[in-house]
Amino acid sequence: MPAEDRPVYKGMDLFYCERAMLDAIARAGGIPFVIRITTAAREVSRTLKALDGVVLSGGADVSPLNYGETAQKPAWAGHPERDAFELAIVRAARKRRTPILGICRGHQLLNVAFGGSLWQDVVTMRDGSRVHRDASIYDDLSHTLSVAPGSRVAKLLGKAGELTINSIHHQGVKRLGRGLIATAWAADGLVEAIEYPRDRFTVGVQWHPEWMDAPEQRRLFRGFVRVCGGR
Ligand SMILES: [Mn+2]
Repeated sequence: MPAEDRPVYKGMDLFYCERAMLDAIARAGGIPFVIRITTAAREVSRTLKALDGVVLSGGADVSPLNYGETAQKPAWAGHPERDAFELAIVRAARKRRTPILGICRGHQLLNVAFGGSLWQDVVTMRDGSRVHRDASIYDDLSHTLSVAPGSRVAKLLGKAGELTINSIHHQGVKRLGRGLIATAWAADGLVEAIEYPRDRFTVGVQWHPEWMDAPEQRRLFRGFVRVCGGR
């Protein structure tokens, strides 16, 4: 979170993680750590050695520069330093077979890490898209999700077919990254989950399971933590 004029930590850069994310990992049996943003290869590799799994959390837009476009609005320019760090983490984690769970921005970042591209703003750029983010109701905005039977995401959720999830994003997957498969979609056809079948665990979800009480969303975190624990 870049330095800004706020009452506490005035003018200071913050590395932050929203509480529900950490709580969700802890409730699923994991021990969450927030890690420092760095692109120093040695630190990335030493950080990963200390971890059983990586969650790429939500936040700023992914910079369009990372998928060969320029930001069509200054507000969509994203956070290139964080992108560079997370792209390095994805490369190193996959090499080590460390499980990766991407959530919202993390899901989009994963797609970009595999060479895919994003809609810079789904509702204005993608024909026939519904609204996927409403600042006034935030995580109360929801839509249906259709989950591919037999997919990793279906196994994690313990459900395939139709369910309801929250929607708090304005970017979205455009061109799928190489080797990734889409395994869940909104009713307007937008990709809402991706996975890389040949990795031990590389999964992205466009929604925020950490802000949902539904049993299938808790299952998703338990499934991730279980794989991290080698089971
Ligand atoms: Mn959505």
